[in-house]
Amino acid sequence: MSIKASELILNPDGSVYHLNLKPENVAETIILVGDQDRVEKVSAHFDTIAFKTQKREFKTHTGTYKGKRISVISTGIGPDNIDIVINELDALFNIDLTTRQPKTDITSLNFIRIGTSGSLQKDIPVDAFVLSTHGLDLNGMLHFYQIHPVSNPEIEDAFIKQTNWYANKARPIVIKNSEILQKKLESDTVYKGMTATAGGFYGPQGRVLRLPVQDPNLNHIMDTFNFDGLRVTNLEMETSAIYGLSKLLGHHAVSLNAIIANRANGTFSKNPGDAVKNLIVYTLNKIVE
Ligand code: R1P
Repeated sequence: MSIKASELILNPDGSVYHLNLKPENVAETIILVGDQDRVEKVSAHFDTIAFKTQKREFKTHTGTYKGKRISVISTGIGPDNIDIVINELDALFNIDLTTRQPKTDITSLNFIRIGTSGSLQKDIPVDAFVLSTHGLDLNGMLHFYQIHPVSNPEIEDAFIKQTNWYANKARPIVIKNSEILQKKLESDTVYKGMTATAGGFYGPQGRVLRLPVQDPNLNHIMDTFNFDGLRVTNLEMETSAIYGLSKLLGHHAVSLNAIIANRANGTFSKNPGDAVKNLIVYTLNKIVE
């Protein structure tokens, strides 16, 4: 059955609606960054840039790094944008855009997030890097999909029990990264743990400005969670959504974050730009190692 024009929207030139991309514009290894200005900071290291486009917050540069074809794409902020980015990128490879039929041979993509994040643990300092072994979805976007085959109920139940996660919120979902990509991207200098993904920056991450939050202890109940040594290392807004959709669609994903704030001791990096720059160089070199 072909997918209707209202469901998979294409621009007049045949590119996918939000990303403005055609299949030939994108590499199978894709670096995802939140900030659109971070795209140049990654592609500045490329040997050559063969393709550039932008629509709204979704900016793409495709080129080569040490001979390997790589795309870098900005997602903007939040899990809602990840829904758009992962689905449209998957469509470019795994749906025939002319016949509008899903393909039978699936191309498996590699998604590597280079993000920024706040640490929840005192011992993970600002300017450190965290590789997410798991995404802890606290925002609910993934509940619109049949997520059960890729979720981890044992860890989720332990989280609900240990944290008294309140019942008027969506059930947390835990998704594992791609072990293959973890092996490629990890090193002794990179912290590992579960990354919590919130659907907002202030209340949903326990920040109080003028509005009281439902649970002032939100971050503290997360930083004390422990499942066989697995703890919640950091909090940001994209990782669990990337992990969930990638796993459901048959792609590989790993998320790396530069820690620019430590929420446990209230500190902020003196030079977040350098932390991100160092993570970019680290990641690019690991990809081609
Ligand atoms: C919030 O300031 C944004 O920064 C973090 C959060 O996940 C959120 O997207 O990541 P990026 O720097 O990759 O956007």
